Amino acid sequence: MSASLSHQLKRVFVYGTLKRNEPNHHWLTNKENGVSRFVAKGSTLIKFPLVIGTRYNIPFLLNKPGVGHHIEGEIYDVDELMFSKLDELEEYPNYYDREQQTIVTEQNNQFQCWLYLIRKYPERLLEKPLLSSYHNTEEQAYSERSVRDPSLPAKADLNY
Ligand code: PCA
Repeated sequence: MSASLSHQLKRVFVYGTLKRNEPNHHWLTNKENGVSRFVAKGSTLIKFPLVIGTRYNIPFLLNKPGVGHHIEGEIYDVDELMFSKLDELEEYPNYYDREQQTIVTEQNNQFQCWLYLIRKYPERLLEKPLLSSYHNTEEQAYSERSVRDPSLPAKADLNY
């Protein structure tokens, strides 16, 4: 990759449905969405609460650093187009917000990566089981937006 291209890449950490073998991974591999390149597996340097919320089983990383676990996920380099597509999927900034956090790889390298998180949430979400790693399962199946209740704004789901 040329230097001029690589400096435009954004480094993103995914911990939820965007991971390999999870329901939204196809967003990262769809060439029409732009370019993504797997970098490494890693986990957050800081602990965060990761819960599964709403009746649609959506993974939420809540903005309460220090609470919960070091969250496991995958690092990708993405181009500007892919980054904008991920923002679209996560409905940034209306649903998920994003910020840069330090991610530690299994080889003990540290990278600054963008991750999506929920900044405003009902406190009772913190009473749910705090996960270190997300996996979609049949018992708790994730629902894509297309099958969700269209009469409610996405953010309203945080209250269910
Ligand atoms: N997608 C993003 C944030 C939560 C989700 O399901 C991710 O996988 O990191």
